[in-house]
Amino acid sequence: MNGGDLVAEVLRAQRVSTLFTLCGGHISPVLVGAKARGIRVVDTRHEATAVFAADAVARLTGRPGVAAVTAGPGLTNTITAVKNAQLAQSPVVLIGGAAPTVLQGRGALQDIDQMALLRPHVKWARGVRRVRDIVPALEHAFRVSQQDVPGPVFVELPIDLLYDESVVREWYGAARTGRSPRERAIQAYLKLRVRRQFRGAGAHRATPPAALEPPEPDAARLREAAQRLLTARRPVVLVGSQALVIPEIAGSVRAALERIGAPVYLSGMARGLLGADHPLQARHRRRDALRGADCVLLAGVPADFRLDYGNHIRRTSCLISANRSRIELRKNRRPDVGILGDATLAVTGIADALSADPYRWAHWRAQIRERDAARDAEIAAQAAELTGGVNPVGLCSEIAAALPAGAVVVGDGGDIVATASYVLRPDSPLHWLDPGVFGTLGVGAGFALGAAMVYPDAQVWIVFGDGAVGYSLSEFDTFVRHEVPVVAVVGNDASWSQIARAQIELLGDDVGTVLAPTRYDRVAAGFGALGLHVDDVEELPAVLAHSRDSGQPVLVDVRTGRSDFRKGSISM
Ligand SMILES: Cc1ncc(C[n+]2csc(CCOP(=O)(O)OP(=O)(O)O)c2C)c(N)n1
Ligand SMILES: [Mg+2]
Repeated sequence: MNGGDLVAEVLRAQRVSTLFTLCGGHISPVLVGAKARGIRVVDTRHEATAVFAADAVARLTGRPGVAAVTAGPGLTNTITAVKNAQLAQSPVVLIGGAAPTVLQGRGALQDIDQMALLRPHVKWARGVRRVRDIVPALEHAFRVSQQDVPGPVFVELPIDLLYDESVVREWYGAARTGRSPRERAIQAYLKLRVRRQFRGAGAHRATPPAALEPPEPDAARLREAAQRLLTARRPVVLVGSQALVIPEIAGSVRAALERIGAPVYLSGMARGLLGADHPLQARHRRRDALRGADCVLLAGVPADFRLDYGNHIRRTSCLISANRSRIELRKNRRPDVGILGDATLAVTGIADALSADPYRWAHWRAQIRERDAARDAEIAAQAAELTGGVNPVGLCSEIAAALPAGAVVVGDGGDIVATASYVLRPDSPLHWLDPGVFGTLGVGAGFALGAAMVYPDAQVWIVFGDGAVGYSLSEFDTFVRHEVPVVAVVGNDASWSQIARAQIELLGDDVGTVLAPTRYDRVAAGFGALGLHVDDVEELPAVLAHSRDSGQPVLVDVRTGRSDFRKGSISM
C-alpha cells in the first residue's frame, strides 16, 4: 500500500462515497487508491467546483465532504470555496498535494507556502511529513471538521509520501551510488531521509469513526428559556442551519417547534423543515414580526447583517439565543438567555420544559399568518405583471409548479435567487442550497454536483442568474461526462441586476453591470447537454416539464424582464 492507498483507506473507513477533484500529478495516487476502493471519483473543471461539491455533501449529510486538489494553483483555486464553507460552518476535508519534502523551498514546481495560505480559512490544518502520519492526521481532520462549530480542514500531503517507496527512492537517486565524496554524502543523506519518511509506514490502520456527541446545552438555561417564553405574549422563533448539523434528528426539531407553538421563520439549511405549508411557519415580513415580538428565540442564527446586526430585535424584547459558537452567541447583542450548545438539542430541550398548549399565542399566530397571506397575494399579483420578457416572479412560480417531489433546489445568482427563495417552498429540510452568509456567486454547479451524489434518486434543479451561470458553464461538461441530469434554469436579464439596481439609483451609472442576452443554452449544448430557450411565458410549462423528464443535463435559458419585486433591497 502506498500513501495514496492509505488516504483511500481512511476515506473508506469514514464512509466517504464520493471524492471530488481536479487531477494533478501530486495527487494521482489518492485518486487511483480511491477508485480501487469503490469510491466514486468525480473530476470537475475547476477546483472551486470540487470544494463547492464537497461542501454540499457536508451540508446535506452532516458528514464531511471531501475534495482532493493538486499543489500550488490547484490549491489557490479553492480559496473562495473553502472560505464559503468556513462561513457556512460546513465540514469539508480538503486534501492538497505538495512539492516533495526534500525539494520544498528550493524552487520546486508549484511549491508555495500552502499552510500559510490555507490556515486563516480553515478550522485546522496539518502538513504531513511522514507516511505513518497520514492515517492519524486524516482521521483527526475528519473529527475536528465536525466537532462543536463544524468547518473546513486542510491536510497537505507531499507527493513523496503518496507514491510507492521504490518510486520515491528512484526519484531521489537513492538507488545510485555517487562518484565524488560530496555526491556520496548527499546520496547517503537522501537514503536516510527516504528511510525515515517511510519508516513504520503501515503502523496505523484506518478505523471507523467513533460517534460524535453534539455539544449539550445547560439544562438550567433551557428551563430558564422555557420560562421566559411562557411569559411572552408575542414570541417569534428563528431557526437556522445549525439546527440541521445532525440531519438525522431534524424530525425532532419539527416536533419541538410544534410543541412550542410560536411563529417560526426558517433560514439556510432549515428551510423546508416544516414542510411546504405549515400553519406555524411565516415566510414574509420577518422584520415586522421581530419588531412586534416581545421574545425572540434564535436557534442557530447569529445577529449579523441579516438581522441588521441585532437591530431588528427590539431592545425591550427578551432575546434567547442558542448557538454552538460562543462568538455567534453574543454577536452584536448579548442575549438575555444564552445557550451554548447544539441548536437542535436546545429547541427540543426548551420544548420538553413546556406544556403543549394549542391555544397559546393563537391570536398572535393568526396576526402573522394574515400578514403572510397578504404578502403572498401581492407576490401572486406581481407574478402576473407584464415586464417585457418572462416575469422573474412568474418564472419562479412556474419552476415551483414543475418541480418534482423531493427535488433539491440550488440557488446561484442575485435578484433571481432572492425572488426564488420567496416563491419556492421546499417540502422537506436539506432540499434547498444557497451559498449562505458569504453570498458567493459561482456555487451553482458544484452544489448541484454534490447534491446529485447525495440524492441519486432525486432531481437537482439550479436557479441561476445569467451573471452567476458564467462561473458554472464549463461544468456542463462535468454533468455530461458523469451523467448527472441536473436541470438548470437561467433567469437571463442580460444584467448583473442586483448590483445594477443600486448602482444606477445611487450613482447614476450602470458601468460594469451590463451583460449581453447571451444564449447560454447553446453553450450548454456545446458541452453535450440539452439546451432550451424560452422567451414567452406561455412556453414555459411545457419546456420545464420536458426538461424535468429528459433524463439528461439541461440548461433552460429564459429571457426575463424587469420587475420591481426586489426594489430597494441592498445588503451590507
Ligand atoms: C464571487 C462574487 N462576485 C461578485 C458578487 C457581487 N454580486 C452579488 S449579486 C450580483 C449580481 C448577480 O447577477 P445575476 O447572477 O445575473 O443575477 P440577477 O441579480 O441579475 O438576477 C453580483 C455581481 C458576489 N456576490 N460574489
Ligand atoms: Mg442577471
